[in-house]
Amino acid sequence: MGPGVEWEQLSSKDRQADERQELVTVKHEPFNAETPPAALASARTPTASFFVRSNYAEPELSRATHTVAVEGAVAHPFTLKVAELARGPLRTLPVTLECAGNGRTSMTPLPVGEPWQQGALGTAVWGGVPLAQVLQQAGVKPGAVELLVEGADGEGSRRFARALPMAKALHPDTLLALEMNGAPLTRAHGAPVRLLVPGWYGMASVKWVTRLEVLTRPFEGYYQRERYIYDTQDGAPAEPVTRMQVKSLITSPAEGARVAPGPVVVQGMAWSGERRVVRVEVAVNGGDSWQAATLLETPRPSAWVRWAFTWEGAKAGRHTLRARATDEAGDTQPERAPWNRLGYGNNAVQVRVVEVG
Ligand SMILES: Nc1nc2c(c(=O)[nH]1)N[C@H]1C(S)=C(S)[C@@H](COP(=O)(O)O)O[C@H]1N2
Ligand SMILES: [Mo]
Repeated sequence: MGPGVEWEQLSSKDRQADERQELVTVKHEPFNAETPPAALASARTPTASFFVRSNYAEPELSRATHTVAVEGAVAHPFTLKVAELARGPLRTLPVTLECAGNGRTSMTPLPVGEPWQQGALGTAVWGGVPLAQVLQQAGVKPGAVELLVEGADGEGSRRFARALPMAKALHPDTLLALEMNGAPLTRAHGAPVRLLVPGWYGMASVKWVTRLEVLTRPFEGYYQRERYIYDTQDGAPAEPVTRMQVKSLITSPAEGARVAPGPVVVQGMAWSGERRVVRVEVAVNGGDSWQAATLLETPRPSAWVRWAFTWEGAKAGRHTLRARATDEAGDTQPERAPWNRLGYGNNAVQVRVVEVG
């Protein structure tokens, strides 16, 4: 944005170009892009650097007039005015969002799908109204099993739509989000209203919400049954992709960085959907010698925790660093994630190559 030019004065096309500048583009149409590695080093990912994953062109909805239909197995179906929702107090939560396809390019054999490296990931502070509050107003009828959440985007008659088990829909942290990092949602991230499902891979957090329908039978839609499933092709029925698996990331030193000999501070992030991370370990060079890193803040469920490790006496030459997180349920990152046809949930330990000298 040039000096003296106000955001509000930009055309929507220029706004979009401006928003896209800070991202690593994966696909232009529809726009898909990664968080740049440097932005993953801050505790909260700036909105302009936060990855974007959209299956279709981004709809442009009016903040002032957009409504959400609340219907299905409810006593009082109604139409929710988003502008009214925005007037009430908002619940704010730091939540890590990771695309289920993040890290797909490191799977062997290479699965089909968007070629994500490790940047389909970010953590923002989200502000919204608990979905439970809206459902309470509608009065969920007995026999409800899932909540269908439909987006405004799609092609032909197919919308981006996903269903959430009723228990997760009613969780107090599941939000109809209106804000990201203290500002109204941007168009790329689902303005004016998106679902935010803490702890689950990103596909559950439906953007540009237009309709909520309480279902008495499980949803069979394309994005429920054909995508976002772990299809291991070993004859076992495919399992739905749900919570984010335990994972960690080294943010410093950066890939290919040259650092001075002596003590080197290694830093990164670790997260596990719906659970707290309890331990992060670092291994210098190959083998099985893992040393404890320090967690830099109190871990909370569904948001990453920063960690640090001092690598004493790093000697000149090329070295590798690995980080491995463990969560409160005892799950630890594997060296190699189970392969699946669509390449989801790759939480394998990553190798960072650094030059000392
Ligand atoms: N309506 C709609 N919602 C959507 C998607 C989409 O294509 N359409 N993509 C999902 C996927 S796969 C991910 S990973 C997250 C990404 O959210 P972000 O673009 O705000 O980072 O949005 C989810 N919500
Ligand atoms: Mo995703």
